[in-house]
Amino acid sequence: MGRMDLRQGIGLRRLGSTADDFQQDLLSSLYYRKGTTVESASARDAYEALALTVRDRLADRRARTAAAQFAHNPRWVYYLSAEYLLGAQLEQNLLYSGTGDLAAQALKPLGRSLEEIEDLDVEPGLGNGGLGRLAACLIDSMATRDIPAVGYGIRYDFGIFKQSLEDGGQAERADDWAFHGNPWEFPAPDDRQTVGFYGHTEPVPGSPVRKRWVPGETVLGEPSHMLVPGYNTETVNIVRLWRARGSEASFDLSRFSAGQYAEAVQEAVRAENISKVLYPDDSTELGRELRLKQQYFLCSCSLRDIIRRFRLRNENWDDFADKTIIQLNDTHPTVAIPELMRLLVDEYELDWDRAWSITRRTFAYTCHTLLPEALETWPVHMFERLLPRHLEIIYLINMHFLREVEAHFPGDADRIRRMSIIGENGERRVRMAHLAVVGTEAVNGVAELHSKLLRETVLQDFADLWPAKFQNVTNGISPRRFIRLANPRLSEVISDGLGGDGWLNDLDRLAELESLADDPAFRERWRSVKRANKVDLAAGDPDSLTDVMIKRFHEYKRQQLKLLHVITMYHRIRENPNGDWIPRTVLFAGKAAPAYHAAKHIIRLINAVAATIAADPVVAPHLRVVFAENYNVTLAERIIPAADLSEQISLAGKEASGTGNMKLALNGALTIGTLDGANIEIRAHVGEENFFLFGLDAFQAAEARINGYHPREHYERDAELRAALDAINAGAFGGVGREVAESLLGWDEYLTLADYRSYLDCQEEVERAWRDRDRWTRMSILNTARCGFFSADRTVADYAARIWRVAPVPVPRED
Ligand code: 7GP
Repeated sequence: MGRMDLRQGIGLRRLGSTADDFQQDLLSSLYYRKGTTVESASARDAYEALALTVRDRLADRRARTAAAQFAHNPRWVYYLSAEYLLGAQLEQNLLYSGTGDLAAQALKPLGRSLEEIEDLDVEPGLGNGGLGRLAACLIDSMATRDIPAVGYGIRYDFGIFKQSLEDGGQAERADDWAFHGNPWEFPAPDDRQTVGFYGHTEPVPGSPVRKRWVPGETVLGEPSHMLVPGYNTETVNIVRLWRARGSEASFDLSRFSAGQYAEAVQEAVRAENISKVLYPDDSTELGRELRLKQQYFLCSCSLRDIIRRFRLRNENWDDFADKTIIQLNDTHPTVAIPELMRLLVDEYELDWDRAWSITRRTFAYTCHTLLPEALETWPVHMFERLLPRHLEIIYLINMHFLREVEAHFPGDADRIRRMSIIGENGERRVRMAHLAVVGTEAVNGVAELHSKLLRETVLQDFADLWPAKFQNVTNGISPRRFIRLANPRLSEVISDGLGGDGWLNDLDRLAELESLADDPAFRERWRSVKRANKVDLAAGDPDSLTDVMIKRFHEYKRQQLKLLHVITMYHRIRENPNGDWIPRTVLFAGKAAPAYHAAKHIIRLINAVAATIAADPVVAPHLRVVFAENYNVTLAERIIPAADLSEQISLAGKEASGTGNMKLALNGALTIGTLDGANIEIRAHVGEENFFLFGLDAFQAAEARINGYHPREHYERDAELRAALDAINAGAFGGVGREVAESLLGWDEYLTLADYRSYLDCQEEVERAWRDRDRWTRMSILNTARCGFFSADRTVADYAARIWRVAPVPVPRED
């Protein structure tokens, strides 16, 4: 179908592109869709009318995209993720639709500024951290690269909790992000699905494999979608989010009439609880049944939708994998593998081997962690109760799989035990990572080191069996959001330097900045941008070294190491108040999982140290510690452009990749970091002379553990370290932080004390570089110039070529 047919066939008026057209459309949105007038419109009315007007422009492109993509009948990429941290939508969509200036103009008659309106745009916090933000960056880049794709996720009523500080500790509040509605989404109730849980299975007469599952409970999944525009291209893809609902029959009128109000709605409430809240936890297995329910809900709804879409254009199941690649964002959606088997075998009546061959070719799996406690497993008894048919299918998959292992490694019973999808040590559990490796065509880690460690440690047995299955795809970030939108000043300098903004779709072009690194006028501009960004952030003296550590709180990331450095600086300044100290602002931001007490103790100690320093007239002029509350995408976009120094100090071998490290380097912050995750690749790109390296490498860290690590030895040996820990224990910070000191001195799981001295020495190198303004600026420019590799556009191109094997389907421009 040609795109003109779409609209002309029904005589739809074209949306104009002049300021006048935009103005008219905004006013009609206000009048007809918000039901108000210019005179009585509230700021929120104006916001919603503007959002709808911008959305219309993208919806237009969406219609043409869908027509072009379906006509092409390509292999679609379906990205399955329990989390999306999309960030605020208005500013992005203004940029991607090229209507920013028109919008500012059009708001004037309403007496509103664009800035005021943008403040009403709430970010949907449907994720915890790196994994969720990566999902958002990848779908942005898929659209930008014209790849036919749909992101599937859950529309949680409550996103990641809102963090505030109470008495210096983290307090959590629910995030009712869509309280005022969400103008960016399109509900699609006709595409709803029915999802079963519990119940039992029955044999199907005449078939040894097929079963009939009789669920004990059913809920509805209702989708809505948000538009995912590509930048500087016509493509607009979608992210489709499922919300759970009770059926029409779930309201019990007779109970209600009898005054049993709570009982009358209890079934509906139970159903809706499935998409009620994002699990605010990205590191420990906290799940329990509701979490498994969420996972199955996402997978079941999405797979049926994928199959529906497949059948619109195709008939033969043998084409399914050629038209479908489903990327599993970590193990959370892994139950999609037995679910597809169930649909193919039980519902569509394919035989097992044919279904398995299709299934295996349909899925690919990305792993995002190395922490053993973050590898999901579910008790067999819970699976059996909630998803009885799926457990039977997993047993069958496992049986076939273990036969394959036995054929490769005859008599190696230990290997079979290690590799089995069912773990038998103690309570029997389903190992989701094993299922994900067995049921997919490709498995990838998210940075070179991570992929190597996956192959050599956690998944070594699987890599022995299927070496070709294992790949690396280094993460990347959206240059539109994290440079252009977050840092408009720097974007302008870059565009001036490169003669245009083509770099936003082709980040390797940043390399052309290298020649400007020695141009004094360019350096001066570069510095003044950073300074202006610091003034905007208003976290401290804009001339101080702005040292930022922004990420989830986790012991492996080692905010406690940064804190020991801060305490040592505090001691040094007190001892020598007239020293030539470099003023520093140390900025922390990040959330801790609500049940993660050790991480919360660290937050508390940071704030206690901050208060002690602020109250000390000798130290305060030189050193300031700030904790910025409620770190989210929006706040990241404010902090990153103002950073001078990026703290990437995890224990080597623990951070799978990191993506904040990329965002900061691209915005001209210099990195102080360990040889961990993508730090290694950042250092290789920017040059070792432009990166502050310290600490043990992954091999040495593993060795230290094996040889028996004694944190106390470091304490005894190092007077400054001893002073820092003693100060905590002596109550120098209001008596706060003894738990932190105790864990560091007791076992120090992440070798913080082992890296302390090397870290402090390295910070002195940082200060030497900072004293030489020109040297620092040059290093900063080179960091930006050499980080083009870390564009998510490159990441997506890698996935497309090596894992998905898909090609772009460009959408014709409107003439
Ligand atoms: C994170 C990793 O910790 C981080 O290193 C990586 O950059 C990011 O994923 C994107 O790949 N992992 C998570 O956020 C997470 O929830 C649990 O992992 C499996």
